[in-house]
Amino acid sequence: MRPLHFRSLWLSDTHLGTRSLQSRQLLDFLKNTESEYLYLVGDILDLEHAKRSWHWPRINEKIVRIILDKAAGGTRVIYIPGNHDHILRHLDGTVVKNIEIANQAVHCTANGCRYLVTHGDEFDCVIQNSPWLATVGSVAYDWLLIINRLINNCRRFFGLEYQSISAWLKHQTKIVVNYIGKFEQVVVDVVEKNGVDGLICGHIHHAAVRTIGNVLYTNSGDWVESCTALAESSNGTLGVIEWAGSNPIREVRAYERVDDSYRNRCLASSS
Ligand SMILES: [Mn+2]
Repeated sequence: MRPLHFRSLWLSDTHLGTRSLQSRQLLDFLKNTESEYLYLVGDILDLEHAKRSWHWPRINEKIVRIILDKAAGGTRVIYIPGNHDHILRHLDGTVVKNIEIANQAVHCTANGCRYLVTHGDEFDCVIQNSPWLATVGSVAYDWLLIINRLINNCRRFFGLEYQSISAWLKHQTKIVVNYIGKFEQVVVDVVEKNGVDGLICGHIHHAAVRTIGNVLYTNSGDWVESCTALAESSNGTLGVIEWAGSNPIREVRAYERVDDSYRNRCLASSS
């Protein structure tokens, strides 16, 4: 099939180097989409995890290769480091193999809106005033991802498509819901301070396109559980797409849990 074309795509929180990455889905997504801009919005390589262990199967080589090929082939690829690849923040302003590295960027859409693009971990300290809760949360989250992987290995064995167990569980937890709510409120201040129309980030592993007051808040989600990306259509519309399973045309769909999501058909153009 011909790749789906978008003006821009944003991916975040792939956590390459950990076992949690849904690598098949990510490779499939990269193969079947093309765009003028490709933003890698942080926690792409999990260099924090690499200090403890490094998981690098051959499929990861293919993922990296396809991104490098896109960068060499005319896609403007911008890598914005997150907290798991923060070491790359030292490379702010440099270009490595046609990939621009920037700690933040401002993206101008086809219809002239300006959005600040940043990973989003810088908002953590504003939201969380209890460091121990953050630690407990992150250990619990690691376990959740392991359970998610085991269940999905079983599902695949029985020919069932990928389903995020951890995303479902998280939605049942009030703490997480409250956290997401606070996170989104912080966004308004940041946007107003920077004089832009909205914010594009990742970090909280929860894809969204939502209007908060006069501000557009968007989040590209993650590839360790939800397999989501943010996309801009040729006319500047932003929406979340979810990639699950191995049949791209049928499986790319609007993120139904998001209030203001748009149908994927409106986002991808035939060219
Ligand atoms: Mn992060």
